[in-house]
Amino acid sequence: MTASSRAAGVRCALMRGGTSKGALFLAEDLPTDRTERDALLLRIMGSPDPRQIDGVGGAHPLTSKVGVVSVSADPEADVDYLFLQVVVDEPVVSDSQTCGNILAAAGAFALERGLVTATGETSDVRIRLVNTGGLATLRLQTPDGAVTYDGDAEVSGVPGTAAPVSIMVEPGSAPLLPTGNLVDELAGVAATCIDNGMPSVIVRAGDLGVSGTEDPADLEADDKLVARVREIRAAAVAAMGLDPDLDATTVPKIVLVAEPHAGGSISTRSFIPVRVHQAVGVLGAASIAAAAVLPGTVADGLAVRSAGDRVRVEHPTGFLDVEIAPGDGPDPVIARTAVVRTARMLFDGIVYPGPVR
Ligand code: NQM
Repeated sequence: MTASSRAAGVRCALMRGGTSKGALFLAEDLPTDRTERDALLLRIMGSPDPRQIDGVGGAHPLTSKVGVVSVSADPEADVDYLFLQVVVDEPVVSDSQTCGNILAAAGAFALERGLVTATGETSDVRIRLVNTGGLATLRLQTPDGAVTYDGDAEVSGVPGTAAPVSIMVEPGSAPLLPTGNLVDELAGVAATCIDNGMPSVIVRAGDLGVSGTEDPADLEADDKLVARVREIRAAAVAAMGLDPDLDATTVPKIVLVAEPHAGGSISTRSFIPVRVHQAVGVLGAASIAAAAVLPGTVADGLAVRSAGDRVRVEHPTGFLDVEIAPGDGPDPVIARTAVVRTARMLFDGIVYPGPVR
């Protein structure tokens, strides 16, 4: 006799990565067939219920994320990290983007599961971003041969402090300027389409009749603005060569930028792409920072450059600093992008998917 009739469980860690939260799995613990895998993840996260009440998703895109990690066959990487966005209220699992916040958790997860071994006080984990083909090197704190989450790094939007996770990102194969232009006119508005890790469309908030400092909820409630953002997105997918099915993809992000108002370099509000981010994505910020440092973009003239390579991206709950260095040559390229995040193991165990519905 069995103790209960629940479905077979799956080994899973629930982790915070930066300002996001997600379920982390070893690839070997999930079905290899994509359709089966996605159906299982929908049941685990509780989608497509808007409250995800029967799953472990947090009913917001920032807390409905999945990372799948495995040992890499690529000699340049220790592990592969596949990111999957589980859409909250649609039966959709999208691999159209990666996620730099959950990336911060993926490094610690690789150490926790023994896919990589700590090498000293700090350990570097080289991660292949499967979604984009990019590569990132994470430096994690590993005193006593194990990853620690305790430390004094602060991340805006996360209470308290935690161990720093330094992330150095190398570009993927996607061109920095997917349309080949610094500025395009999309649905009647000037926009910079840029991809320094996250396909993004940068638009001046003032051009859409808002200040760019509003609360996310106020922007989401502005029906006229939301309709304009969708029009811009529709024009952008065509111009950037992205999946035209706006309901099945989570890119590009539409970012409203304005002059800084809190001592940073640039103020931002990001549609990701339907809900408005409570903070800013990591690679989203890397892409915004790239637009801020390249002359001739729509951010040129709004962004205030601080000393050195730092661009301080203001967002609804604080700021995110990006260390960014453009290349030396005449072409607009980014030579180096780095950020600091924190991560934490929240729960490690067995997750039980809801019934097939
Ligand atoms: O841009 C949200 C997040 C993200 C993505 C989103 C991210 C990134 O904050 O690297 O981290 O833009 O969908 O988790």
